[in-house]
Amino acid sequence: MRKFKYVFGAAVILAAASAAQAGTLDIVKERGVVNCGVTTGFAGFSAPDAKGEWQGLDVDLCRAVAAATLGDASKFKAVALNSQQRFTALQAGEVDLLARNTTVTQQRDTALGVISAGVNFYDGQGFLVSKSLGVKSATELNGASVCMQTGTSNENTMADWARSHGISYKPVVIEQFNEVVSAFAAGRCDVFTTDASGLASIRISKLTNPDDYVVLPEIISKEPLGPFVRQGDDQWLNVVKWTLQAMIGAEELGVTSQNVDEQLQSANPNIQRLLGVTKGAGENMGVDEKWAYNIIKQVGNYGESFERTVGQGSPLKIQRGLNAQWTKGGLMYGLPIR
Ligand SMILES: N[C@@H](CCC(=O)N[C@@H](CS)C(=O)NCC(=O)O)C(=O)O
Repeated sequence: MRKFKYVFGAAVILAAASAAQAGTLDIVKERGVVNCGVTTGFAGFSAPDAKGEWQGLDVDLCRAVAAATLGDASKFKAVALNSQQRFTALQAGEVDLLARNTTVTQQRDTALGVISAGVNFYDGQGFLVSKSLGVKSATELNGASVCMQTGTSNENTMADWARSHGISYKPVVIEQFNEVVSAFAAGRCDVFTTDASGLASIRISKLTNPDDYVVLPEIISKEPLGPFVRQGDDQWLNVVKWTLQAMIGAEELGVTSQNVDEQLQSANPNIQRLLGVTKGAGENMGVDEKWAYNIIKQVGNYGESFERTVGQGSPLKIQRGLNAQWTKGGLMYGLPIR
């Protein structure tokens, strides 16, 4: 009897533990909405448009996860988080994922209870200055005041770089994004340092006369940016990870939002698996077999998303560079869906 009690008790504890850890995928399906942590407004990556609808490369990832899990790219809620708030919000379950120019680092992956689900933009940290400063290279920045945002990897990277280059500087670190930008525009600091994509975005969308500013040639770090999820939920990690991989892989396979219906007839086994014509990938992940079809049809492949949001079809006009497909000299290499 006593033994039975123990076994029964253990079973109850296990059941309670697994209920307490109800998977994010089940929660999302029940809720009918993906809660996606984005920035407070950073043009090209995550910012509301004139109609108040969130747009951008990172927002496309939110939309893609909604398409994969709920069959409808519009079923996501953008939760605006500044740099400082983002990890706490993810840890606390306020969002299901972060899709918000977040650099993958060993420390973030191992010490914060969060984990990277891939890279959707390979970047590096750079410097933005007013042309009136007359500086052509970062090596001339000795004694400069440098604006940065609290809670970014940019703070430490700046400190490391300055120390190793024998440069002294005065940090001006501010928590709210718009306030750092205003401080820079008002001349309260000589330099703005963050990811080069951020600098391009700030220059075009936040400064009154973009031509009065220049991004210096030096890139001082690797900033692989991508989505993050909470640790301990491998099923959800897989959903987010493979959503991104499906977008990257679709570009390589030439499957676009325009031709995806014709591609359903493709004889290519990789396309058949991607689009759920050959079944299995969806079931393994706990989503509909049309998960990737829905992503591509409603959001597009990675290249379409890139060009529309930050590339040639956007005001930012960022070149593909490192973010080109591996077949075209870049680092985007879709993992095999098989
Ligand atoms: N990639 C860096 C920087 C990312 C970051 O948060 N950048 C700032 C400055 S561009 C930003 O996105 N701010 C927008 C906000 O706080 O809403 C990191 O992961 O720490």
